[in-house]
Amino acid sequence: MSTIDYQERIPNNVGLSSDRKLQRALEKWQPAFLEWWSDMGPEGFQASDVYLRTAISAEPGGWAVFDHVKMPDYRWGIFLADQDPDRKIHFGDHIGEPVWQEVPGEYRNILRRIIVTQADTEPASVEQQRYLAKTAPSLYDMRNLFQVNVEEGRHLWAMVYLLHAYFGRDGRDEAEELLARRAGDVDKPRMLDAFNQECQDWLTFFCFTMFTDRDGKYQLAALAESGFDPLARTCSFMLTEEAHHLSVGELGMQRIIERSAELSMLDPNGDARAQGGIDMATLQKWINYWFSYSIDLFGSEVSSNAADFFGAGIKGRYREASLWDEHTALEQFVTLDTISGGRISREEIPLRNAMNEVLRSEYIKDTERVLRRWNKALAKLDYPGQITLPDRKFHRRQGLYAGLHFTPQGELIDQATFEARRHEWLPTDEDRAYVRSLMVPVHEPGQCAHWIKAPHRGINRQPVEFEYVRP
Ligand code: BYC
Ligand code: FE
Ligand code: FE
Repeated sequence: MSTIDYQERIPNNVGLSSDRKLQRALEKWQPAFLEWWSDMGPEGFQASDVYLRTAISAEPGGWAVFDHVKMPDYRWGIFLADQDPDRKIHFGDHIGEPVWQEVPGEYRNILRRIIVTQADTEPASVEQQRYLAKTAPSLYDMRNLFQVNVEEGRHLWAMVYLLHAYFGRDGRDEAEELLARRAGDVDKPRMLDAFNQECQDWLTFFCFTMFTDRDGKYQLAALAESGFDPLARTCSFMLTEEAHHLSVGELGMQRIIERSAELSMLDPNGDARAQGGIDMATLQKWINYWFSYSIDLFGSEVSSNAADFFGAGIKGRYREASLWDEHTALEQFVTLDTISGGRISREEIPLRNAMNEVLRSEYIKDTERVLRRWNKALAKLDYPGQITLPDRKFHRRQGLYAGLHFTPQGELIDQATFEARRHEWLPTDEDRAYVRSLMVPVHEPGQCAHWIKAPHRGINRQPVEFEYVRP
C-alpha cells in the first residue's frame, strides 16, 4: 500500500495518476519549484554527487535508500503515512466523530492558514542556509546540510500537495506565493521571525537544526494528531525525516562544545579563542539567541487561535492520544508568569487558551534533556563549566514577554540595564566576525576543521573518511 511509485514524474504514494487534474496542477508547479531550487537552494555543488538518503516507502524503519545523487535529481515526492480507516477525532469538540477526509467548510480558513504557515518555514530554511556549503567544516557536515536541505524541500512538497489537493484555486495561489516569499527579504519576508534571521556560519546552522528544527518536531507532532486526516498522515511521515535534522543539530553542537572545552583546558589562560576555537561564552550566546527565537515560534502564551485549533480538533497537544488522559481540555487551567505594574505575578489561564504554552513547555523539556547530555559530556572531560538554557521570558518578541526585558535567569529588568548587558548575553558584531573568521572550508575526505571535533562515526555505516560529496 505504501510503496512509492518512482516511475511517475512526481514520486508519490497517494495514487496521483488516478487524479489527472491534481497531477497536472502539481506537474505545473514542479518546474517552478525546480527553478526556485536553482535560484535559492544551496549555492554551488549542484553538479556534485552527494550521498543522500531518499524515501522509498512510508514504512517506519525501512523507508530510505542511500546513494550518490546530484541534488537537482533528488526525487522530491509526496508520501503520506498509511491510512487507518477506523480513525476517529480524539480531542476537542468533535471527539468520537470519524476523521475528515475532506476539508470541513467551517474550518477551511484556519486549516489553510496553519498549512501555509507550516509550508512557509520549509523553503525559508533552505534559503537561510544557502551559502553554508562553501565553508563546510567537513564533507560529512556538508552532506548533512544537503540532506536537511533536500528534505525541507520535500516538506514543502508535502504541504503543497495538501494545498493543491484540498483547497482548490486558493490553494494553488498559496503554493505560488510560497515560492515568491524570501527569507530575510524586506518586501516579501517569510512569515515567522526565526525564518528571516541570518544563517551565515556553521555555529548558527547547528543551533538552527538543534533549536528551530525542534519547533518543527513539536508543531508537526501536534498536527499529526489532527482530525483532518490527510494533514495528520502527512505530518507523521515528515516527523521521520525531522529526527535526522535534530540529530545533526544536537551532535554538531556537542562536537563544538567538546572542542571548546578541550581547547580552553589546553590554554594557559583558559581561552579557547587563543587556541583557534569557539569559547564557551560565545557558544552560550548563540544558544540564548536561537533558543529565544525558536520558542517565539509557538506564538502567544494566551491565544484564542490556539483554543480554536484545539476545539476544532485540528491541532492537538504533543502526543495528545498517549500522553494525556482528558481530551476536551475544558475547565482546566495553566499557571503562567504574567507582568503587571512592573512585577511578575502568577495567573491562571484556561487550558485551551494556553495550548501554545503547553506545546512550548514540552519543547523546553525536550531541549533540557539534550542540555543534560551535553553537560554530561563536559563533565566527562573534567571541564568545570556548564551550558544552560535561558529562562523562557528572556529576549522574546512574541507573546506576553515581548517588549519587556529579562535576564537569562528570568528576572525582570529595565531596558537600560538590558542594553548595558546585552553583549554578555547575545552575539555581538565582534563575536559574529570572530566566528565567521573560523569558517574556512575543509573539503578533503576525512578531514575536519579545528574548531569542531570530527564526528564519531560516519553515515549509514560508511567510514568517517568516506567521500560524502564528490566534486
Ligand atoms: N513570528 O495567537 P498567536 C518547521 C503571529 S518549524 C512572527 O500568537 P497562533 C521547520 C501569528 O501568526 C514549525 N509572527 O499565534 C523548522 C499571528 O498572526 P496573525 C512551523 C508570529 O496563531 C526548521 C499573531 O502572531 N510550523 O517546521 O496561536 C526548518 C498572533 O497569533 C510568530 C508551525 O508553525 C512568530 N514567531 O500560533 C524547517 C505550525 N508567532 O494571524 C522547518 C503552524 C506568532 O494575527 N502554525 N506569530 O497575522 C501554527 O500552528 C501557528 O500559526 C503558530 C502561532 C504556532 C505559528
Ligand atoms: Fe521541515
Ligand atoms: Fe527540519
